[in-house]
Amino acid sequence: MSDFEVETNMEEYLSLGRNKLVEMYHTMVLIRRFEEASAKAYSMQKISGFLHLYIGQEAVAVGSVAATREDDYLITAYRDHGHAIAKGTDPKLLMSELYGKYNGTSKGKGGSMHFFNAAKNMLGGHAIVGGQIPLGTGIAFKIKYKEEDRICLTFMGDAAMNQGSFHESLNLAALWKLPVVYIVENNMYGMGTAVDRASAVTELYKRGCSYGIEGMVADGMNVFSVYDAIKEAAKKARELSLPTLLELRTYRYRGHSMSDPDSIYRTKQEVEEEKRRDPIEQMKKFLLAEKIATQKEIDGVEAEVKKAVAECVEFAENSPEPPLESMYDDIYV
Ligand SMILES: Cc1ncc(C[n+]2csc(CCOP(=O)(O)OP(=O)(O)O)c2C)c(N)n1
Ligand SMILES: [Mg+2]
Repeated sequence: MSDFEVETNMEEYLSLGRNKLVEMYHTMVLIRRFEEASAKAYSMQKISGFLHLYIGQEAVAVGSVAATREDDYLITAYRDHGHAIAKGTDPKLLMSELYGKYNGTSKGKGGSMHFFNAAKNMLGGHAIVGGQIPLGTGIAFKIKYKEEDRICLTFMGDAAMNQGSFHESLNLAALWKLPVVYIVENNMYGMGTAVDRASAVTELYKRGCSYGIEGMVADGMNVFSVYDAIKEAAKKARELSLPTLLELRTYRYRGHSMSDPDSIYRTKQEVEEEKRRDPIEQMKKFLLAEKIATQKEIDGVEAEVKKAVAECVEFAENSPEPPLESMYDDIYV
């Protein structure tokens, strides 16, 4: 799967227009460089708490957001940097959040695992595995109850499907016909446990069948495969108010979190092999082959992103710490 070939819907991708296609590429590069910078800051102890990197999975968030509307909701787990950026959150405010600064998206109290941007309909960032699945289902219930023309993209990891909350949610979503798309980012591992050691059925998209929920599977390393699959599932959610279980096969290049050495449960060769499907490289090839962008423009994106990320770091470094008086603000007890 190292060579990128778009077999379907070429006309539709091209009809997205040059600006949109370059913007999608730009966002994937931004997510990756943002995370590389955050890993560096983490190793310098500028960022504390947990940090789960999305590197390798960028096509999932970018393709999903490109195929839906701005007012559609999105909710995900703790590996949330890509989703927040794809939903249009200012990366400076996100870097500040990682640094625990007062101008961060959650005033520095949420950190990496709790990126939120309600104004852009990005409703987290949730640290409890599977915790966001009933919440996403509830959002879809609210959409239906209020007769809104929107849907909810509910993301989860492969391991989250083994939580009871997954099954309770899918049952109700099917029973009540809710406008939700459940998206499993199958990156092949839950921490250090491979999917085939944790799930009796490894074709994860099939696991909705006991609730009568249609399953779909697509290549999560290819932004256009993601785009196509989400488009179809979103249409079904919006027009028929029916849920879908969509498995996107992807891969994380880094360890589970910054504290995971990842040498015990997988080999270096496996990681290198997966990198040959790199989502950014695939889209770059497409843009060049279709003459949508020149090499100079591609280099320009890289330079622009490099500058923007350096500005994020500088912004976060120079931002104020939360004042001591704010310690008990926004506490839910
Ligand atoms: C309820 C609960 N149990 C256990 C954990 C510890 N934990 C954090 S991440 C994780 C693995 C989740 O893997 P997956 O859902 O595949 O997502 P990925 O990290 O691969 O994106 C576990 C077990 C947790 N955060 N919450
Ligand atoms: Mg996983």
